[in-house]
Amino acid sequence: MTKQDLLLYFIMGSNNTSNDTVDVLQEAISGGITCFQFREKGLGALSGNDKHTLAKKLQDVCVSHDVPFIVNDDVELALAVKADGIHVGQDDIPLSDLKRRCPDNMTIGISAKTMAEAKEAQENGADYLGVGPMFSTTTKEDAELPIGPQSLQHMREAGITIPIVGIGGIDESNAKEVMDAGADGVSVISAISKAMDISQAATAVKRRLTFC
Ligand code: TPS
Repeated sequence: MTKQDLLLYFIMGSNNTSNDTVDVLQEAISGGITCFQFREKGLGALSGNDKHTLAKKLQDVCVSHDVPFIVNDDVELALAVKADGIHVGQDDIPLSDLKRRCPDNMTIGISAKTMAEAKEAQENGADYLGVGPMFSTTTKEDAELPIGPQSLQHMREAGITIPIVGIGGIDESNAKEVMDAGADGVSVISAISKAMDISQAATAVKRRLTFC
């Protein structure tokens, strides 16, 4: 994976859409997403074999379009399917354990909300940060108050040089603000997964990123 792959980073699990997840992913790819995270969490989330089977299906779609496939939180699953990356939160498995367990070529991302979290993650060798919530979001059950693009800008000013994606409440109306603050990309769930026209929604966000 490269930094460029983080430009339009789509995240989805089966409860983020009322449509077929494979169809949604295919449409999002046709709309121009550059990276995908499988995040099977919350109400009605699949587990065990069902989760593994869905992960494989979505990974197949990613592989056939050369889009990196990242697994949220579940290290066993990420290793079992040989995902391109794993993304963890602050309360999930510690970064040092992850680095020990995952092959060198597996990208490791971590969520960071505060400056201290960002600095620690950079020092401990995270490959990228997911910084947010930028704006208010109802997608994440335990999401906290938004920190705004200026927090991301402060991280840059304080010497955080690893790749950053902004996340939380991002859509075509505010994506540019996040890029202007110093992000390498934006990460989006509902603005794409819940859109009437998935492909068009992805393209609309992407336009705001590439014509900054
Ligand atoms: C790359 N996270 C923070 S806010 C949010 C999530 C899932 C909800 C966004 O939904 N960074 C990365 N991956 C993650 N899973 C997180 C952070 C955690 P919406 O776009 O609908 O507001």
